[in-house]
Amino acid sequence: MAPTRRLVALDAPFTDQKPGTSGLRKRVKVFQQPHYTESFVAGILAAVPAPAAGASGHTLVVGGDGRYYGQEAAQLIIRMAAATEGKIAKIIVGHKAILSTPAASNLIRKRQAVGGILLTASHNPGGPNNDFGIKYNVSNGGPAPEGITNKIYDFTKTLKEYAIMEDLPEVDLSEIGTHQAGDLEVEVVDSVADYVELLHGIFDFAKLRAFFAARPDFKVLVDSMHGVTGPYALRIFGEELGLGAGAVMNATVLPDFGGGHPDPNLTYAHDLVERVWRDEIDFGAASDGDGDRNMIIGAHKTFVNPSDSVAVIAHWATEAIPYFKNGLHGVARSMPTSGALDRVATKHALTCYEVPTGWKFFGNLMDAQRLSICGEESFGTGSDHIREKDGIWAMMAWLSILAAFAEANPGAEVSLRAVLADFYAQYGRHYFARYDYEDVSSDGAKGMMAELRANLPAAGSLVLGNADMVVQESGDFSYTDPVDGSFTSGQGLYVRLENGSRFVFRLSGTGSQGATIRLYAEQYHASQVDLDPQQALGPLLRAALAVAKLQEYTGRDAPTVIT
Ligand code: VG1
Ligand code: CO
Repeated sequence: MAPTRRLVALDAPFTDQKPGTSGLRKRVKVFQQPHYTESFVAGILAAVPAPAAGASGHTLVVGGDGRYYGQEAAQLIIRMAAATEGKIAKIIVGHKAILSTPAASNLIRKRQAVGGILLTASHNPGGPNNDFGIKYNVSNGGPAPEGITNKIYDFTKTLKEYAIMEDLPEVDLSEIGTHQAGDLEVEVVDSVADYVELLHGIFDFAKLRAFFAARPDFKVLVDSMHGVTGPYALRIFGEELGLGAGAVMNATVLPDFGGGHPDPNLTYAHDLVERVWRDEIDFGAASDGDGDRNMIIGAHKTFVNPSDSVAVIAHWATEAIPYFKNGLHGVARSMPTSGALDRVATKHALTCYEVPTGWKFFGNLMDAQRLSICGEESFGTGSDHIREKDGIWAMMAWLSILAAFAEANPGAEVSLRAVLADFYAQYGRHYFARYDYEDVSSDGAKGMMAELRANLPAAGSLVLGNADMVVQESGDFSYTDPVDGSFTSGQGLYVRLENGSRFVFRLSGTGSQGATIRLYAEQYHASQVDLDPQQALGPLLRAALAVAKLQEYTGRDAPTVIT
């Protein structure tokens, strides 16, 4: 039968397809309901701008982190794109529908695609009983801004029918090369090649190889957590840097991430943490399901806090990373991320922007050449080489810093610990901690936030009568994009103290059920730089929890994850 374009009617539109911090994330079972995935894809395809008059149809990039349901979703997108009557003329898709989020961002930019559809729920667990997700990125390679995600949501709420090609044979996504799906061209590309080429334009691979050659005992271990970075890490660390396949663990991409929680933090990447700290591995790193997050750890129980990570990278960038040799435009961090980056910016006479949580807020600044390096406390670090955070980039940046540190300090110990000590000696230390209370009741979480919002301790008052905790400023964070003037409010409740400490409460926007409350705390010490972070922050965290009445509202007396 010849493929035919068919309009499929919905009994009723879906009213729950509002994208969160990073795309639409739901249980796989929700996406598997009849028409559910189709509805959201229809919303995305409607948000793709029509090609200019007389111009040919657009190219769209499609790929995901290999999680369960990704294959089906990719085939569905092909059938729906083929029914756009020429709006989409071509799809570039990763081999077996696999692309890391950074690799997809790169492909969108490199191939001048109109955007991309990323099949991932990032660090959320995968498999038939866990999460799937769909994210739309625009032509700059970055997550669609809120104006567009709101439009997609509005579209789905009133959707009556969608178009799809029927009887279109499945495209064999395991076959690299060009395929035809009706009028639609489908190019299956190597998932890794373009991304590796990108990194070659950023880092000095020869210098890193020489660094390792001079230190045969230097041990590296990268944990891909059965997420998408396995093939990327094997190629880059195993082959290109000559470290061998043994330098990568959990490198096979699995649809359920081996049953694990592919979130690179001290709790969920415990296997790596145990090996690195037990075997005194010099450099350990992990990435999340879709490859945009990173955690960096090392021997001597070293943990690089992500808030410090972006600051240290910014500090070393021009010296350690060829891509930045002519200087930085500016730097940026999400609001809850600590002020360590601000200190680096001040010293180097750079502007430091503070944006709401979520990578979508960095893109405009990068496009306007105001921003080179940015990060989030949630293990996200990146630069304007693409428009997503980038886990492998961050690992390469840290290895480059170690190489530059060795050059600058002949004879000194070359370790993550030494790099951090050197940094703290220059800038002081922003102790930082985050408590996550996962899967609490939505009503409890909302109630807690509402009461705290109404009763935020006012400037000049003392937190719980504590004389050390004089409030300097408090509020609900909002942001006006300096490039396009768009305004975003309700981005987190913060209380800043006169001594420079701060705590922040916000609700997660990436979960798929219940609510997750995040508490962020930070405290600056100019000279006491080797305290235990949890101890240093203990009084502040306890005060914050009491002010918010967290236990009263949620029944929880301990966080699920501590960072
Ligand atoms: C979390 C992080 C945020 C990050 C987002 C997406 O969002 O806090 O910093 O940008 O995840 O990361 P939330 O709303 O749950 O706090 V990923 O790796 O899921 O794309
Ligand atoms: Co991610």
